[in-house]
Amino acid sequence: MRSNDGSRSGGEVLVDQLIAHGVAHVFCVPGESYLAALDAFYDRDIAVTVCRQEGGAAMMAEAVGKFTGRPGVCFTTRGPGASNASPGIHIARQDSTPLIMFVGQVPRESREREAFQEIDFRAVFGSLTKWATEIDDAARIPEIVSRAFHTATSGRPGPVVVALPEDMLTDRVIVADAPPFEPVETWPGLSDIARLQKLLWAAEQPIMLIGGSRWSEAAWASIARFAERLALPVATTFRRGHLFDALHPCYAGDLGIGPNPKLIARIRAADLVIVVGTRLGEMPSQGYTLFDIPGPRQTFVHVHPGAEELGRVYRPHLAINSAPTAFAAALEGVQPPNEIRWRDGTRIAHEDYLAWTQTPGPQPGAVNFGEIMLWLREHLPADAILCSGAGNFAAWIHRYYRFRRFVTHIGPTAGSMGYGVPAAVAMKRINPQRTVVCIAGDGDFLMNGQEFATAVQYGLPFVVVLTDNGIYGTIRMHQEREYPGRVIATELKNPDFAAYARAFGGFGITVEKTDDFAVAYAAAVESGKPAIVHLRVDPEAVTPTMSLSAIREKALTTKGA
Ligand SMILES: Cc1ncc(C[n+]2csc(CCOP(=O)(O)OP(=O)(O)O)c2C)c(N)n1
Ligand SMILES: [Mg+2]
Repeated sequence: MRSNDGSRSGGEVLVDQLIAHGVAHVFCVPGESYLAALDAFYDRDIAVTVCRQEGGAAMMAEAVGKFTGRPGVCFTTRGPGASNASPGIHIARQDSTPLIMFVGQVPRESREREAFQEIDFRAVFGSLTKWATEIDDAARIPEIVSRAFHTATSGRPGPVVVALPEDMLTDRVIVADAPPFEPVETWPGLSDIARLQKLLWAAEQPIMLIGGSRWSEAAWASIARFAERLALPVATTFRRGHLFDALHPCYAGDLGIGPNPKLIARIRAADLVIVVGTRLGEMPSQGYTLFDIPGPRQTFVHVHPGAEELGRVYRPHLAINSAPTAFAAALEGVQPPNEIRWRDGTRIAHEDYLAWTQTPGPQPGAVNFGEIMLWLREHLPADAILCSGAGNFAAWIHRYYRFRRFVTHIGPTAGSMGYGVPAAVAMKRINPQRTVVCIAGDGDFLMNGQEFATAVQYGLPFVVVLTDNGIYGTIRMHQEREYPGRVIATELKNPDFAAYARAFGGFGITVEKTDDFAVAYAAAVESGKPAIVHLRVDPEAVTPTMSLSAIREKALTTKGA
């Protein structure tokens, strides 16, 4: 609160900046190092979610950044808190998500003495963030926080870390609030769009690959309209399936892990590849094998909001420095050629996608996770939000779930385990009316399972569908491939996950047979509590197509052991 002289503490100025920039939620684990900022939240209108571990808090903020396109915000304390948060910062970096982490820091006078819990934030977070800084003077809070919002969202979005010396937060200053930030749009030039149209008119078999961040509901609709007008096949990159309606007649499938071989063949055969929004990292390039480096054989168009990503690995024929939001809007000006030569190919691409994802095959064991994914696809509302972390269980989401709406999948393209539960907490907290489902593995869940307590504390009824196969399945799969039969450090002795849910004050139920899932899921929803539906999955069912033993046998045969 302002005192009579109009002064505010650094903590108050800071929280008022968050309000000015439109922040509605922050996620934190408290620390004595930023008590003055915490106190400022006491009588201000921002929802504070207190978490159980900073990794959870940072992932919640990252999920908010993914969902809204505006910086998610978290608060952590000094060395132990900030370093616990690092996986969330790393995800924001790799996934190009706007995020701001404020960190309580030792008082200014103690800096550089390695005071209690002191770390050098610029050195530790320098390579993970777009900007790591410290506020020395409370009067400069409006300036620096405004820059943090602009930096996190502009160009290629990413994380920003701002350290807050404890004594700076209690200083009293008279200073004006910053005006609200506006994310800076990055537009394609008129000549870019003209050149793109020319390339399209000359093409025989074009394909568009979409991913990355800086999309919006409007861009989602524009890209679908553009694809429809030009009958252009569109594939989505790893964990960005929600960027295109899976039942749109132009949808060609998911270019992630374990993609449809027909999709790969189609991309290889294309004469024009238009990549929109995504970095050309390991996933979209299928381990840097899909296109020649540095000069792709196909005519190659790369559209990205970060200029430094254009030409980073692949030298595009046409590089367009634009955010997907602006690019999708500009596409309204592209005219189709007189004759669309690839129309039949697009129809076949979509048929191939439907066939590839239609029905799961049989699986070892009594619980067929493919059948359960099919049930979810048929019974969840189209706007349900699926949150997931990393592990082989996610292969069934990518293969069988059909995302129909914008931002209905919140998952780490960075492949970080433990993301699903915090993401689900954040999604349910900011979208209380939406159905939220977390899909987790047993290993994955326990990396941030403690945030189930946060879900109970805030009364956030989402369902965790937890696939318990008693192994770190992904690593075991690779282990059997590379070192068949030599099992080490991939087996897990698990708790009773249904009892875990109940012990936290949630609802828990164990499913032993596929057919029991529907009733168990209904009971979980009916409970009105955060819930875990614990699936006992046979470890043999490690991929949608190949069992663990088959992988081992194949390795033994090919290695001649
Ligand atoms: C934070 C983190 N640590 C380790 C890994 C390496 N890793 C990838 S998948 C995986 C196992 C996942 O196990 P689980 O969640 O049980 O899923 P499953 O593969 O069994 O379906 C591991 C250890 C990772 N991706 N992220
Ligand atoms: Mg597992």
